[in-house]
Amino acid sequence: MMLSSPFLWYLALLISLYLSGTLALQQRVGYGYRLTALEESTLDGGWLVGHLKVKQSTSTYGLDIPNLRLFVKHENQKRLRVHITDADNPRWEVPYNLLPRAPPPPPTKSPKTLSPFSLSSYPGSEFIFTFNPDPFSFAVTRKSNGESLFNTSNFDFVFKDQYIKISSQLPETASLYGFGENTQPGGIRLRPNDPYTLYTTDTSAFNLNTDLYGSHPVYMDLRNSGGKVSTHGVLLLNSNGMDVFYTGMSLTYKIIGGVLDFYFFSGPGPLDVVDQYTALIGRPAPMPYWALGFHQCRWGYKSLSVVQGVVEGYKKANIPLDVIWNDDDHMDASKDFTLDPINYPRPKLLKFLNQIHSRGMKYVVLIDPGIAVNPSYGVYQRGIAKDVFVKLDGQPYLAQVWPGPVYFPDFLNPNGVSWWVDEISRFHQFVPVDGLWIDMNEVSNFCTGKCVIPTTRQCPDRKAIKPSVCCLDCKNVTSTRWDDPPYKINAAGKKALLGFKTIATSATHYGGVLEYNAHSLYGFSEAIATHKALLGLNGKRPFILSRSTFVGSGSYAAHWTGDNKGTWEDLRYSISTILNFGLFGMPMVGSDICGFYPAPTEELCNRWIQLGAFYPFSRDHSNFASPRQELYQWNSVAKSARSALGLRYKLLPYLYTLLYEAHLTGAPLARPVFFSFPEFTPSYGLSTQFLLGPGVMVSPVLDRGATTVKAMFPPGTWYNLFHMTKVVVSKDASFLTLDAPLNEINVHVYQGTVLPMQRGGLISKEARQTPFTLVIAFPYGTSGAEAKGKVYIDDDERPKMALVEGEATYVEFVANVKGKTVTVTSNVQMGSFSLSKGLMIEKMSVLGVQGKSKDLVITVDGIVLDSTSIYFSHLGEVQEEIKGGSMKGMLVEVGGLQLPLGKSFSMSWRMDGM
Ligand code: MIG
Repeated sequence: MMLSSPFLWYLALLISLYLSGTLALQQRVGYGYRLTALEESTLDGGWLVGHLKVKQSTSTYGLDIPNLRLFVKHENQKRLRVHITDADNPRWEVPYNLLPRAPPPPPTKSPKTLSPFSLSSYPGSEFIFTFNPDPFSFAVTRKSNGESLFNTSNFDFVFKDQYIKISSQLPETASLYGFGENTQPGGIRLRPNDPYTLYTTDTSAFNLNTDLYGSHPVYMDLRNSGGKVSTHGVLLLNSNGMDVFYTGMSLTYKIIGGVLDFYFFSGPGPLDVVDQYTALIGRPAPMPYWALGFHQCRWGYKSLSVVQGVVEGYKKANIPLDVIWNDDDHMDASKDFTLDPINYPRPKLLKFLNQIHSRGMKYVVLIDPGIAVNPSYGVYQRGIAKDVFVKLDGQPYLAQVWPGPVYFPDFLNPNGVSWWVDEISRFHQFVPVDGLWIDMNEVSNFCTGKCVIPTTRQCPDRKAIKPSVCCLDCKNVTSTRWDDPPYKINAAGKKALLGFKTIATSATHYGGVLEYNAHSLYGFSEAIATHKALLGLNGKRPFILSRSTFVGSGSYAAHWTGDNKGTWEDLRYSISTILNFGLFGMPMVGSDICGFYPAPTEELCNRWIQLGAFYPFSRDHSNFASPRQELYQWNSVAKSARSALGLRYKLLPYLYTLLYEAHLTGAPLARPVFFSFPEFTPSYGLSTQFLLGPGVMVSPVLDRGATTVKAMFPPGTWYNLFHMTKVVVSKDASFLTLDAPLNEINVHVYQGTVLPMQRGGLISKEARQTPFTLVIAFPYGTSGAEAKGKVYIDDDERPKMALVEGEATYVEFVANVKGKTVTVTSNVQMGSFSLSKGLMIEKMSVLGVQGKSKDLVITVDGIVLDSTSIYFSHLGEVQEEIKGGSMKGMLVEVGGLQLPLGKSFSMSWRMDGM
């Protein structure tokens, strides 16, 4: 068409500009990349570097980065890394000093061209890496079955400074788990089309399907093709905000910065994946033994005498309690590291701590990151002198939290860390706390934007009805592309700016690092600094509880799931979040038992302590606005607490051994059922029951008014740990209805397990000195089976959890039934520690065999023992839980034993009539 006049020509130009503008929005944001060069190396196990050129740039969400550098390395036989960054300019990555790992080679500007490509595999690796050159895409395949695990072809691949998009195809049969922190009403298995946004935020846990306190961009993918099961894991190591979209057929990441740094973990079992994952990000932290005890906390213990009353209350009610906590109530005007001189006078507090410490109890207090801006406050003065605070426009960034105006320490700053270490050491001299609770570290701010202290009114207003309302004078900071990025992730439900109620994202950390990039690392870096501080105090094993977490936090801290509600739904949701944190390498996790607020009903609190007694981290916590909810406040709750916590305290050696295994291999304490039974497909979404370790099943009541529970058991025999003569023999996936009267929770041990238990007690320090019982679970009515178990004990005052002679003991137990003969043997490593503690095995409870016992032979360290004091008791018939069954069996107890735990023993007897 000819344009006849300048006017029309001009009009056409306008129209075409308009169209191209709108089309660009509707059309593709990017056109992908082309591979232009490759370099391969056989050095260092072999790696590959590729050079990518953008095919066509667009301006939506900013310009495309023209040249990318691809780096692929089989880091070991189980782990493949695929790293993509700007080839010309360095980009933000999770700092290598925070999360130590191998750096990729620096970007090179003059690529060599090599062809053809040959390196795709690695000797012994399960992964094959392949790619398409134009448009560039890559795929990761499992060698043994040819299954495609990750494949980015057929999707846009976009790489802009503030918008990176990459997707992978998924088979419909894949079950995915992970991507948190997120409360998932649908349970542990990711649900197609639920949103997953990762950006640390002070958003209460009762908010569903939204970004919460932590960021863990990692998932586990479980595939079952025709009964052959394999699992792999995928981490995208990136600290920037991101949206993850899961459709069931694909997974798409939209990330607003950083680099693509994928790590693939080949499994093939779920436990292998967490092992490989925590080998990279750091093993779960050792925890002191007492951390496995029961904890009582509340926001609103207004004075020391109230706290004393709580400790007394537990004692009187005969409910176990190891740790008493203070929220911020002990502080002077909410200032960290201080004491309220009136309600928590130091001399009285020290006397109280002396008393509880002498009984073996512990004390933990809260600290917040915000340091009160107050020239007469030493912590502040020293922080200013050392210049440790996060900055905006060259000034410390002003925020508001409980003390009023505050500055936030920069834990990426080495001076910030050394100042923090010093403050904690000063505080510890002042108050000998046993652990620290680091709250509000997302980081939480009552205000948004750039603020100043008002001159015309009081801030904080101590009489304000809502002290958490911002009292500073603030302006939104929207002037930079960090505060107002072109692509908006769904952070906090897109309520506002990325810097909404946190640090403005254009603020800076040490070395000019933008808050935009480091935001989600705040709690992680605070945990590292706090851990360093506690380690330096007196050489004891640190205990830290952190609300905000990132990849790697599990090496330093425990976690609780944050502010939940006292509702039946929240009781149920707690299971999924706790199981997720196991996948995240943070197995020491629990939820506020009985709910943070509002008031739980007596029945709910009753059911909650039954479940909470089996959380890895077991703590009752509540908000001042709801009534007191210590477990002794209601008789029925106290009764359930004595029973459920009673069992927990008997199981402490088992739980502590699990903690040791977690520290060695990442294996979570609380595990989804499919972890032990990956072939059992009905368990893939099971989120109302879970396992503690390999073979203890917890089946809580989660419904109001219920006195039975519907529970599913993988095939085999499961014995009720409260009533060992009650058994479930499961054949398939059908739900069984088990009795669950008000004061009972169902906890079962699986066949094949040797469970180390002790007598229990009210404080773990006492419980751990009592004699052991081995619970030996064979398949019901068997005449040929094996059961195994182990126990680890150590001096938990030492920082390391290791197997060192004189400091720890590790014993493996193997039990067998062969025909009529039962044998139990132990294999001891480093026995001297438990011998020095005088620990004994007094009893064995053998489940699943029947008959009259005779011909007992018992040897200790090869020497035959006089067994006259040993007796057998044949306890009642096993009650059949399955309709239509008529099996009979017995619980055989071998009592009167005195086997030193630190010595190898062997024991055998015959069962007549078996
Ligand atoms: O703005 O310290 O999630 O457990 O009791 C609330 C008071 C700050 C939030 C924590 C909660 C704690 C509360 N904190």
